[in-house]
Amino acid sequence: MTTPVSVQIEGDIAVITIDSPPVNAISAAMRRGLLTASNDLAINEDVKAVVLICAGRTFMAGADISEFAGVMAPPELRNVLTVFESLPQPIIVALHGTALGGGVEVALAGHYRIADVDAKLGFPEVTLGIVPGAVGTQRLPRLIGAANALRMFLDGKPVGAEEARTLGLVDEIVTGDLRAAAIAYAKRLLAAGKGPRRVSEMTVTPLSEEQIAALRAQARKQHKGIITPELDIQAVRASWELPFEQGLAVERAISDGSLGTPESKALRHLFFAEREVANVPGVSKADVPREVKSIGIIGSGTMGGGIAMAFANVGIAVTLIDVDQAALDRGLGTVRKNYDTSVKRGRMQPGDVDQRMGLIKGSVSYDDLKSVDLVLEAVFENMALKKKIFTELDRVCKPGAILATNTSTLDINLIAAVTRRPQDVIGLHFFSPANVMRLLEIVRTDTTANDIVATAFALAKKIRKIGVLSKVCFGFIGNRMMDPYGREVERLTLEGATPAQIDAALEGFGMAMGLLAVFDMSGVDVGVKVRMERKDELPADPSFYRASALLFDKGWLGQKTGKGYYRYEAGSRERLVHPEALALFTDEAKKLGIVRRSDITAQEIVERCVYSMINEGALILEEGVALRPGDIDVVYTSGYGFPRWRGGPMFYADQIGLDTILAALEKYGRQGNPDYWRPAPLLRKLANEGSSFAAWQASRQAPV
Ligand code: 3H9
Repeated sequence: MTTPVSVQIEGDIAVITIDSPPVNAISAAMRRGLLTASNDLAINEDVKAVVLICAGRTFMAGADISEFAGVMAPPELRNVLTVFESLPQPIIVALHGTALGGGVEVALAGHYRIADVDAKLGFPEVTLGIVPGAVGTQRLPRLIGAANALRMFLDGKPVGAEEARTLGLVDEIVTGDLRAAAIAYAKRLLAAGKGPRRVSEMTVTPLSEEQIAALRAQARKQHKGIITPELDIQAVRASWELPFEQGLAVERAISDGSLGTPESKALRHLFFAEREVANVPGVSKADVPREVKSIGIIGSGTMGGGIAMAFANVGIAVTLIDVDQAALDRGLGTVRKNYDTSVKRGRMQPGDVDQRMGLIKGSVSYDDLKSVDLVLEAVFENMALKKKIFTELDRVCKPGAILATNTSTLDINLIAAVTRRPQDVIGLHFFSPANVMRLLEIVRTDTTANDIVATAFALAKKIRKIGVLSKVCFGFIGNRMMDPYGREVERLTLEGATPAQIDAALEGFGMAMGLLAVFDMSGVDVGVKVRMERKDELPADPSFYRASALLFDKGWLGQKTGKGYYRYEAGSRERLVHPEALALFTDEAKKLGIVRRSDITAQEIVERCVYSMINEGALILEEGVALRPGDIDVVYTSGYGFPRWRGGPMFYADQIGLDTILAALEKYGRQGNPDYWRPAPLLRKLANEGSSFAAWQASRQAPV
């Protein structure tokens, strides 16, 4: 086996090269290699300076996250870095790509740092629910000040090379050959008679309690539900309250402890799940993605406009089609307004607006789609209309063009069947606002070709979204699981829980927004109209999604009409009590013979909503609609506001225990409508075996 650490001696300079593709994650072999190299160099009197550099596309992207789940093999990185830092020769660390977490901690143990002009440096640990553990919390405050250090730990986002230099994190920025520049830097140091400059020997100015409080308040907003920011503060506090050695011990205890928290397990699960989603059995490297340089979008409404922005933002030319010029003008006007808002909020430069608008061309003629590489239909949910559009697209689009639909509910097999190229038809289900939301459901039909699936994943990455594959079924993964969730929140309003009580319970669980507030925000009519389209398939139960239907009949469609589940003052999104809606629900309960209860607890609300969703998730897995439990978790955490720190519904189910979930499903089945609470066979089987979704998935992946 080749070692990831090698040492080349060039005159009186030793160059340590780390080479462990793809991202130089810090493995046990790397730690051993660096320790051996450090011990050897410490006694090599011919070596006057040491350079550390990484091969490949990036400097170390941090500790190897897959090691965190078990007992880490020795030596520990923190101990290796003590030896490394104490080398008698000056150490120059040369950074490029994305130096993250443990990677930056290695750099901090060096004595001088230079960085490629495009390098980024950061501490993403907080996004994994962990506290830096290779002495970063003690060294970084010494180098760049405690406030800047805490800001980096709490924010989690990397800074560019220029900012890193301003902060004092790097000493010099390099354009061109980094290795040569590092050696030249070392020679300059030697010529100037400079020796080691150890960060551990520097001092830290304490932060005031007010400064800490301000940083804490910001972090609480940014990272809801997790204790990691508080642990970061504790660890950094030790950097000025204690001598370095003792601070190191404090960090060790805090960082090691953070690895065991439920939130850290959940966030690490998502880290790997988000990378696993693009792995589609049967689709291989041989399925080369088609090139997509230009796209057409049918429909310039909220969805079409948002999707146009998502593509224009990465430089892809868009032809936006609508039925007439007035509709187009409205659509393009909204896009411009959204961009202008981004400028006002400082998220975009004014010059960018014209550049992006320049990429979006409006048209009322399908003939303008002749040469585009992909067309995405984003009109309202009506099968007859969609079939008509696809027939027309089949006529005008060039051979090899991909024909995609943004439908969220309809059977894409039927849409594909009206074309002469069903193999080129796919669902690309965006989430509103499409230029912001990270999720893209990629829906493959019975006939979609493998290279089209590969193209969809490549495109998702290009527009900075996470693509998750779903098979065709009503609602695909996300909306199908919303069906029981919505059913329960609506039923609860009839049973006596107020919208405020229901949403507070869901938000207390960690949902980004309670579902009734979501209905009000997106429009109560949206779901009602979808159910009208499928009325023949719905259960005979008169209480099924009854609350929304009642509001719809009254014209109370949510925020846009000032009334819905809540009441809103003009121009405000604040949810106020809507007594008329409450009276409506009470009357309806009476009519339907539903007993109103005053003892509905937050626990019952959460269990009924989340467990029914998990049960549907189990059916989705059995049917093969989703490839893996982790895929469902990614859908829910990146598209539906499910708390990331709970890892997604299927991961959460495993933590609760499937036997507990099964017992609850059976209990609610006895209390309510047994048809709604019938446990999915997979869930029942795994619960009875004392197993979990994760174990089930692992057994399916294990080689036979
Ligand atoms: C840490 O350092 C704690 C310290 O305090 C030390 C305590 C002792 N580990 O994302 P990509 C894999 S915590 C293991 O598709 P990109 C990834 O799974 C760590 N594996 O590429 C994928 O594998 P596969 C702090 C890792 O170009 C492949 O590399 N560091 C790690 O889009 C390519 O990844 C982080 O949180 C890792 N650390 O983005 C950095 N990193 O091909 C997390 C990547 O089998 N990483 N892999 O699917 C990233 O942010 C991105 O991967 C990066 C590259 C920006 C580096």
